[in-house]
Amino acid sequence: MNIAIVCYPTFGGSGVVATELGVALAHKGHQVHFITYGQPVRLSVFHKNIYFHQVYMEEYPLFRYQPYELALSSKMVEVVREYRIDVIHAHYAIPHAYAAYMAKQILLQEGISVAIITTLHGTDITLVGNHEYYKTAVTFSINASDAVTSVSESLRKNTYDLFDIHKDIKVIPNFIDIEQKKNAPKRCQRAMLANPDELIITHISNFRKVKRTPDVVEIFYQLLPHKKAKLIMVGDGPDREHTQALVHRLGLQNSVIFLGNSLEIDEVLCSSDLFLLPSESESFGLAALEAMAQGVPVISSNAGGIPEVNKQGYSGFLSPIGDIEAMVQNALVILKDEATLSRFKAQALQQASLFDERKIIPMYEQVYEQVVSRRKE
Ligand code: GMT
Repeated sequence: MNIAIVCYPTFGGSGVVATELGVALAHKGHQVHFITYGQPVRLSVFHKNIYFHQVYMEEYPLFRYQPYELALSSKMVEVVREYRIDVIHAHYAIPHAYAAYMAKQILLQEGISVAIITTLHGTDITLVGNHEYYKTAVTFSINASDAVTSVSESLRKNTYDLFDIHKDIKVIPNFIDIEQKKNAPKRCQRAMLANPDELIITHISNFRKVKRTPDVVEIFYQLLPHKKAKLIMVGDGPDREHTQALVHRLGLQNSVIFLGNSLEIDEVLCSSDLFLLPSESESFGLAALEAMAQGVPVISSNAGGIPEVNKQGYSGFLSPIGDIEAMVQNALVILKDEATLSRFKAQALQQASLFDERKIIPMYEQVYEQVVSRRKE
């Protein structure tokens, strides 16, 4: 099948999932065309069956805001025409699903039919999409898609609660290539990150408000009297500066390392003993799954779709949002002794294997086949 994937090329979860999906589909023999404004960060250059089409924009003084949707729709039309695309798969509703709908209408005028699948990722529904400025267009483009998927049950429910949707939304969870994680040569950087007698605790996010990065620092601060440890903070975003300021206020500057955005998260995770994700909103929590796939137990909030990923008392523990006390106590249960930690590490890996891409990718392929066969009827 010829599939166009429209996504954000950045470190955010939706772009990562879209990229990993495209790579997995290409390995299975599909032709995959990424359409976005930059090379997706997780897309390495050499891949059979993968093409990348950049959406270019030009500044024009009349525009206060550049019309990205127009350039994106035009690029989709061009790629569909040239490569006989069967399916446009839009990841993150705004503005991708809307731009895909416009491309579809333009192509219909030329007698070309293409199916649109929209995958909802989280903030496109719970935060940004729900804003009154966007809601009408987001509702329209979800309803106008040929198929809609969401990355968790929780997000599916939120979508029905917040928008007037009369389409069936199929839940297809995020995934991980467990075999690749198991078999890839381990390049753990433990000695670079901590002293031999220290545990390594990790957090990865885009440092937006919903991630509650100050909670991460507070949890670590309250753990320190009980356990020798280093905290590794991976990622970048608006809250990084004041989270760093909190680290200084608490006198933790020698115990907390801010790595910024990184492509080497597996190298950090494979040295880690615990992962912290105290988010106030999270449709799935891909970072937690990536940690579990490296055998790292997770201390998280119980927000949104996290309970569908992190299993209470097995792969880690969940607590109410902001309950730092409970998160510290739960962390101490996992870190109690070496035997307990090893058990939780093995269980985290076991839980992650439920999300192996070999189980999940066929679910997307099935949706593609359904919409394409419907189109031919
Ligand atoms: O977490 C973010 O803010 C980034 C965001 C995105 O769209 O890139 O992530 C969302 O999609 C991920 C992949 O499906 C999910 O794992 C994240 O839970 C979700 N984030 C939120 O719902 C806040």
